[in-house]
Amino acid sequence: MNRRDFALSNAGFLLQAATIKKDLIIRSESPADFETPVQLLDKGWITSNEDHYVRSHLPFPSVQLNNWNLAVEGEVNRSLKLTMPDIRAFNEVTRTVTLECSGNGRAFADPPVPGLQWEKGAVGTARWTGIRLRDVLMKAQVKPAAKHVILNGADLPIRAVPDFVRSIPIEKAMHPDTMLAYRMNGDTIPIYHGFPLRLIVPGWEAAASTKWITNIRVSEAEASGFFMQTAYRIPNRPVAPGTIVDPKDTVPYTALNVKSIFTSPLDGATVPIGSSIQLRGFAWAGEADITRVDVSTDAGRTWSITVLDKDKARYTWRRFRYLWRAPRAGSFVVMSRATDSQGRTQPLAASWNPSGYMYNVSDKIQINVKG
Ligand SMILES: Nc1nc2c(c(=O)[nH]1)N[C@H]1C(S)=C(S)[C@@H](COP(=O)(O)O)O[C@H]1N2
Ligand SMILES: [Mo]
Repeated sequence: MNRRDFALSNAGFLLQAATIKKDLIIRSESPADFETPVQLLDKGWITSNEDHYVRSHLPFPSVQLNNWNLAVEGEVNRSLKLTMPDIRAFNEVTRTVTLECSGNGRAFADPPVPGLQWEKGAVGTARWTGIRLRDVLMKAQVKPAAKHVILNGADLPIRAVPDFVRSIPIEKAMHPDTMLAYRMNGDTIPIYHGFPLRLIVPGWEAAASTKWITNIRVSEAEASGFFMQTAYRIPNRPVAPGTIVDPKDTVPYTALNVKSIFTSPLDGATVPIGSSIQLRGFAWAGEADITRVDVSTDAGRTWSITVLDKDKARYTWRRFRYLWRAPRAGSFVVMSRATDSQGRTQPLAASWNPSGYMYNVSDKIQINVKG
């Protein structure tokens, strides 16, 4: 057996299940919800498999590759049952994609909202390898009535949590960049991230990217059920903080907002007076490109443009850097503000929503300069 076949075997699977994400912040032990501390994101443009955040609503499924398959059914002329060798026979593609959970930043909601209290690190960037969802749908011959593609993973509902079933519109499903991935950063996709196969919907909030995928149903209608009709929806107009919003007055959250975070220095850091400090972090904008990032070292009174690193790809974050000479003793409020190719700019104040989704207020850290 070569290394790759081993990794795809059940023994390889068991080894993977033992991978420990020891440096992440545990928001929930089971199901596994782990946040990446910003100092780990700071390590580079690509987030390693060990460092990438994890969001799961349900316990991991136990997948046996020898009887695993992917079913494609519904509004198609030819229903399919694909094995892993069938999947690998399609053209292979690799894309670098920034995934962000829609609840990233929920901890900053005021008034607070229920849900996992993610701060800044439910976001990461990885290189995903697999096949185009489009190629699979073409093989199944989608009928003209098809409007949505409903995706289900092998994770099963438990008493308190319904099955994780979601859908994406047919246009996004047929987009050449939407993929079914079996490798993450060159390795077999870890169980945490959807082994043996997951959807990657580039530019969209990451709940669209179904893990452990086993069933694709082409449909005239959106998925029914909690995770499509209640969760991951935002009010269709701005609401006052604390408002209870009826699901019928909401729309699904799809493409990510424009956003930036500092990854260095850390909030509350102390630096010597006169020293040169590199302020740096990442900015991303879903389906749009980052065009500039500005920083302020005086609580937003004045702004300076930062330098963006050359590393970039469609749907990925850009790293920004700015060299700051700590001018005098005192405590400084340092802020970042990203702008994108759709002309969107980060707000300076939050628009509250009941689930704490899409938080994208200008990031802010405090830096203490010691004389
Ligand atoms: N089958 C399944 N897919 C899923 C989920 C899940 O609970 N079950 N969680 C979603 C959510 S909310 C997010 S943010 C991403 C997280 O992907 P990651 O754990 O690889 O970072 O997976 C998505 N795909
Ligand atoms: Mo999420």
